[in-house]
Amino acid sequence: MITTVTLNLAIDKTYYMASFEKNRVNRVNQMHIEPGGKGINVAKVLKTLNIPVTVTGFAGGYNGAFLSESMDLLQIEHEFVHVSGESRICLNVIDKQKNESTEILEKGPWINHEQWNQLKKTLDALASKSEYIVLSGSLPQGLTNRSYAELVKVIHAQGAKAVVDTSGAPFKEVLMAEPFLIKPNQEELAQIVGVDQISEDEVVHTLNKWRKFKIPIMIVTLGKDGAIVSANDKFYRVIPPPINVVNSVGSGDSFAAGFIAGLYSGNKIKHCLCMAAAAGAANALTKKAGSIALEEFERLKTSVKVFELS
Ligand code: TA6
Repeated sequence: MITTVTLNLAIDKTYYMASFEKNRVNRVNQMHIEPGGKGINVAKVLKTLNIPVTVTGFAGGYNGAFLSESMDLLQIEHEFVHVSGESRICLNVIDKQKNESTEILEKGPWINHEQWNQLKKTLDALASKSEYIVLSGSLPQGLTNRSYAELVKVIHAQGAKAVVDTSGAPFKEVLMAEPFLIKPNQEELAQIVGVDQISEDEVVHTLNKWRKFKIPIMIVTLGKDGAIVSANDKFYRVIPPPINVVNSVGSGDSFAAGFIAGLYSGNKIKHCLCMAAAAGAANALTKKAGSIALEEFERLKTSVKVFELS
C-alpha cells in the first residue's frame, strides 16, 4: 500500500472567470470544488491508477468534515487526526482572457503538541503497512521546519520509503534526513539555492552536489518542460508531449503519483518517468486539480520522451 500525508489539507476552489481585475467587482462564470492539498491530489491520481492508497493529515472543522466525506465518496481510505481549527481553502482564479492563474492559499489550522504526537503515532502504524509514504505540501501553523524530517525518521524506522515534496526551510531539513525521494520544482529549487531563477544546467549541477546526501532519487519538475531526474547515479531528462493546458494546478502532484505508481508496480525508472509525465500532462487537461482521465494518461504515456544525460 501507499500512504500520502497532507499535513495542511485543503479544499481547492477554482474560479473560472472571463476576466479578473484587481480593485473591481469580479463575477465567477464557473466554479469547481475539490478535496485538495498536495498529498490528497497524489492519492486521487493513485486511486485512478488502481494503486491501493490511504491518506492521513490534520482535518479541522467543517472543511475537515467535507474532506473526510470526499474521501469516502472517492473510496479512498483515510485516517485523519481531527483538530479544532478549520482546514484551509486554497483558491485558484483562472482569468480566461489573459490566460492567467492566480492562487490564494490560506495558512491552515494551528497544530498543538498532542495533535502532532497523535499524527506521528498514526503514521508509525501506517508506515508498518506501507511500501511508500508520500509527504507533500506546506506545514500548518504550530509545526516547525524539522517536522517533515521527524516524519522521515518515523517512516525509516518502519522500513518504508519516504517521498518528500515540500519547499523552503522544511525542505532543507529534509535533505539532511535523506529520504528515498525528493521532488522540488524548478522555482522551489531556485529558492533553496538562493537565486531568482535556475537554468537546467544549474539544476543538474545542484543535484550533482547533493549526491553527498544519500537520496536515491531526486526529481526537479520544470512545469510544461518536463523534469530533470537523478536516479541511482544516472541523470535523465523527461520531455512531456505538448498539450493545450486547461488547468495545471496539481500537475506536480500527479507527476509524483505517476512515478510512485510506476515504482510500486515494479517498472524500470524510464517507464516510471513516462508514467509520471503522462499523469502530470493528463492532469493539466482537466478542469479539476489533481485529477486525470485514464484514457488520456494511457494515450500521453506513449509520447513522453526520456533520455539519459551524459
Ligand atoms: O499542487 C497544487 C496544490 O496541491 C493545490 O491543490 C493547493 O491545495 C496547493 O497546492 C497547496 O500547496 P501547499 O504547498 O500550500 O501545501
